[in-house]
Order: sequence, then structure tokens, then C-alpha cells
Amino acid sequence: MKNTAEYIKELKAGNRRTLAKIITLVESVRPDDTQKAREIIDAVMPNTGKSIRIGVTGVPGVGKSSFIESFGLYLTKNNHKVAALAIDPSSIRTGGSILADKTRMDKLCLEKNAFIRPSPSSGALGGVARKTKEAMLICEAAGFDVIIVETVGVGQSETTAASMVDFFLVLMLAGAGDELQGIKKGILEIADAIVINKSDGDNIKNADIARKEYQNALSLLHHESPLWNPPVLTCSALNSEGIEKIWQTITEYKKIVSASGEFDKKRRKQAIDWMRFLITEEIKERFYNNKKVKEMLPELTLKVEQGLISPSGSVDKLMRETTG
Ligand SMILES: Nc1nc2c(ncn2[C@@H]2O[C@H](COP(=O)(O)OP(=O)(O)OP(=O)(O)O)[C@@H](O)[C@H]2O)c(=O)[nH]1
Ligand SMILES: [Mg+2]
Repeated sequence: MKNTAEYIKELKAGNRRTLAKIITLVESVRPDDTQKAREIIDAVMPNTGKSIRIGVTGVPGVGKSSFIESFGLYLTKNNHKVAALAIDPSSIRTGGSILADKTRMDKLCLEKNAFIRPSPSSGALGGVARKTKEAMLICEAAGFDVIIVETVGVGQSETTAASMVDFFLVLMLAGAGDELQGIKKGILEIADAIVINKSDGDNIKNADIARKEYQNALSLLHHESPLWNPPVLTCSALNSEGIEKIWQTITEYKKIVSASGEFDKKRRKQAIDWMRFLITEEIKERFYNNKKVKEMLPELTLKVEQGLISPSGSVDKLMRETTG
């Protein structure tokens, strides 16, 4: 097995096998692997951050994988190095679904300037997101300048994905007149752009109607950045139409918010939020793994259930054991 210094050297040189291997270390549950991963990430931190990080979300079937294929190919043709990562805490990724993704991204998979990594295996959102976030940093250290983080629109995964990217893209479909129904509350607020996919064939007209409706809906909302009005665009991932416009929109956004200092400010805030989140996770883990807590918790739970001790009283008891 290679030592950390060798890994770091090969990673910085852009070695893809090393990149994949290090992400495997990040995803591993073995403490010695995670320790090694942590050392590598710390060592390459100065080499990270030089990418544009793009989140892509949308309901199952909206065309996320097809979009990333099309968008990714456009970017590699324009001399970008593209990494596509995923956060998918909801499903256990079987061989089958990875295969399905790979076939949907079969051309992008073959590109030497593209790197596709399916979601770390399912688990709590926080854990899955941590691994994806670290994979992102590692890809940046390997010289990837566009990082795409895909997430399926379930649970809290969109807000988590949005909190680790610079630009958040929400893919939508043109519906049958009730476009604004069934959209998860809050999703429009965090979108930096909405893209109506499958704008092709008979669907072009509907997509255009949907575009106008969403644009109206968005104009009523308050975007996080005062300098940016999130646009609504249409595209066909299948026919690779409308893709260039999306990239232009993202680069335009980056230009505007970089000039005002917002870009860096948002990243700094994300880093601090992330640290706080990890602290909370770490404390929880240590608490529940504490020997005394493990011993006392079942009995205290029973007592709370029977009304023999108050919930806060039981917490006091447990805290005294762990924090002295
Ligand atoms: N007509 C048309 N079909 C599309 C387009 N994009 C994707 N599709 C089709 O829609 C289906 C779903 O596409 P995917 O790319 O797998 O969608 P997804 O959002 O990744 O789906 P999940 O991975 O299940 O969340 C596939 O049959 C695609 O061929 C498009 O632009 N136009
Ligand atoms: Mg997919």
C-alpha cells in the first residue's frame, strides 16, 4: 500500500486511479483509512477551491443523469475537466442502478477529462454528504475545474447539496397546467437557476409556458444575492440543446458575484457552517459510543417511557456521565 506522500504526489499530477483510490479511502468505514484520507485532504487543501461547484437536483426521471452527460460533454469539449459526484442517501445503490447511471452517461464515462463517481453507499444524509464533500475537494486537488454534485429531490438532500456548491440548478418538467403544484417548499428560494428539461418534440411549447410561469413565481421571491435574479431556462438533455446557455448563465453568475466579493464570502460561510455541522456530528457520535451511555440509555429510556423520570432529568444524568 502506498504511503500518504505518494498518494498526494500522484493526485496533484492528476492520476485518475489515485483519485479513485483516495475517494475509496474517504468512503471507507475503517478508521485507518479515514485517518489516511484526512491527512491527504489536509495536505492538499491549498490545491482545492479552484473550481466552480454546481449542484443539480430534480425529481426522479427529470433527466439529471442525461443532463450531466450532455453538459459534461459540452464542457470537456471546451477544455474543462469535469467531475460528477452524487449525494443519494435514499437508495441503496445496487450494481443495477450504478449501471443505469453509467449507461445514461456512457459517453461522458469515456472522456479522459471527466470523472464520474456514484453516491457513497446509503446511510444518514450527514455521513453521505460528508463523503461527497471530501470527494469534491479531492477532485479539485486533481485539477478538476467543474464539479457537479447531483442529488435526487428527496428529504433534506437538496438543502444539503445547496450548502456545498456555488451554483444550484433545479431541473423541472413542464406539467399539465399545474406546474407550480407539488414543488417542495423552499426549493425555488435556493435555486440559482431553474431549467425546464425535455424541451423537445411536442413538449417545446409546454416547456415555454412552464418557463414563463416559473419566471413569474421566481420574481416574487427574494434571492439570497441582491445581485442575481435566478433565470428560468429550457433545455433538452437528450438532444443537447440549450446546454451552452446554461453554462453561460453559470459563468455570468460567477463573474458578477466574484466581482462583488460575494463568491468568496459564500464559500467562507459554507466552510464555517460545515465545520459546525461536523462538530455536532462528532459530538453525537462520541456520545452514543460512550460506554457509560450505552449502559445507561436502555434503562433510562424505559424509565422515561414509564414516566418514572423526566426526559430532561434523564439527559442530565447522561451528560454528567460523559462530560463530568
Ligand atoms: N425527451 C426527452 N427525454 C429525456 C430528456 N432527458 C432525459 N430524458 C429521458 O428521461 C428518462 C429519465 O432520465 P434520467 O437522466 O435517467 O433522469 P434522472 O433524473 O437521472 O433520474 P433518476 O436517476 O432516477 O433520479 C430517460 O428515459 C431519459 O432518456 C430530454 O431532454 N428529452
Ligand atoms: Mg439519474
